[in-house]
Amino acid sequence: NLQPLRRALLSVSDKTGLIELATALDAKGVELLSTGGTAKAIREAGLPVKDVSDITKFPEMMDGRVKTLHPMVHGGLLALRDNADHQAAMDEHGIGAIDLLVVNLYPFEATVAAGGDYETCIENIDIGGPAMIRAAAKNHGFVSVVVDVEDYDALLTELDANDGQTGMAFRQTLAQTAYARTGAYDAAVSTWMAGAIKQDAPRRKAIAGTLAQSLRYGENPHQSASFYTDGSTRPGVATAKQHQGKELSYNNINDTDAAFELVAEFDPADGPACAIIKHANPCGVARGATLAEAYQSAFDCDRTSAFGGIIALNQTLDGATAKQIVEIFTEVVIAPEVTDEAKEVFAAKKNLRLLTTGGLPDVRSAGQTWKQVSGGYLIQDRDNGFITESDLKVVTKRAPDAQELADLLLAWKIAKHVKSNAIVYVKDGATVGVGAGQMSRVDSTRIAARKSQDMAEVLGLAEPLTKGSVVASDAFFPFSDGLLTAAEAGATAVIQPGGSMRDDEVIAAADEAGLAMVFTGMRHFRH
Ligand code: 93A
Repeated sequence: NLQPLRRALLSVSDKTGLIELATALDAKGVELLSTGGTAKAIREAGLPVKDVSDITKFPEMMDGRVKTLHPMVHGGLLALRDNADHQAAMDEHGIGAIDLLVVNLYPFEATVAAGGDYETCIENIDIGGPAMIRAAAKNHGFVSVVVDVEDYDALLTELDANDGQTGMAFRQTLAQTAYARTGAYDAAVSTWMAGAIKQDAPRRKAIAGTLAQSLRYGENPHQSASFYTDGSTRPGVATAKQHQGKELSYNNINDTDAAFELVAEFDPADGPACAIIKHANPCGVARGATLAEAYQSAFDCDRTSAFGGIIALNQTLDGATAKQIVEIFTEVVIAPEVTDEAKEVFAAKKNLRLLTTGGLPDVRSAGQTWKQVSGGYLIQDRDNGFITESDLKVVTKRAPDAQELADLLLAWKIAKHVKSNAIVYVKDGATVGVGAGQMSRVDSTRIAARKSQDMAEVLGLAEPLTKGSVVASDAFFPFSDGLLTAAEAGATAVIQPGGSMRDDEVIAAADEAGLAMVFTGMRHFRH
């Protein structure tokens, strides 16, 4: 399945390495065809080259929008060399076979990144290039297609190793790379358009983006991984500036995202807040009069789990908070801004990764999330569901008092960011127990209470911190057992969606235990 290389079409926007490649191909006796600017560069280097317009008998027209879109080009790329009908068509119309296509596309992504205006971006959408790339890649049984300057050397090596011919495996790899390029290119156009026409997110998420980082490994060392960005300007882990520390790992990126999206629930105008994340779940979230106080309260929820955690702050990281943070090992700290004093404190901890984002994302903005399943993708709107006090329905005899109400709303915000089944106990503006990811709600309720008891021992307190707390449940209590477990742990008020077949039973149990309970009418599953 070795294929000869007699004729090549070169059409490149990025002319890096072009002359070296053209020189090498010419030396191997390959005939060169080319488009306007590329042909000019080759000719100026003193190499023989034929203009595509001489073959199509059409000039490049409409500002270059139409230059290679012609049967003389596409026939030469697509014809099956071993098919008599195809050969007859070539003979009849005088179409010459093109064995190698070298294209790199109009720099659409770079134009967007440079802040090009609407018209400029549109003009940089390459049409003829991707058409040729897809044609050549389809016909990889005979044709080689190179879309990346980085592959020029590999092509020449392949030709040298095979007496000027190319092997099937090589052409297949090139074709696969080619389709990845055209796919990513169209995805970039779609993502840019979504922003340009003020659509919150692409209506259909393009499963592609720009490679931002090849990661050392994935979730585990035996898994390779990479990080792609989608062009969004949302403040967060993908757009953050890293000031110090090692490269972010796969798990760091995942956890930092969870941490920052959670802390963004807290408007800085309402005061400082801190979230500490482990394995994508919060192990402590708190408000405070100062940022340092918020950090301390978040830390006190579960000091054991906070070790090696990811910390997100909703305000400028100051020196006092930084000093407290460096007392234990922390993987990543992310905040909108950082003071010079805090930077100095962190400088002594070389491994601590410090990121700033310049702001907080709007948690209420629309967007989409996607998740892979075997054989496909699940795409859904981002959970930007939001409730205020007026949405709450008091269902018990007793209504929550002002402090309970404030804590209930806080617990609810946090529960949205905890993996289901989620149970969150809050007291005085801080979590005091988090139950995450259990298969039964009653287990999450128990585990959170149990952890709070452990923390009371660590802190030398007589009673668990859940005493006098409030509790949030991300979905309804299907039975009264979970609710009663929370009451036993000392919770005095409950927030939950409601909507269970047994709501009456659960409400009766709450009344009997003297609890105040409110229904949100909205669920926050997170799996
Ligand atoms: O405007 S296009 O979409 N129309 C075409 O027919 C066409 N053919 C090649 N752009 C087209 N190209 C692109 O021109 C190539 O993908 C390449 O990026 C660029 C090379 O142009 P030049 O050789 O004039 O520098």
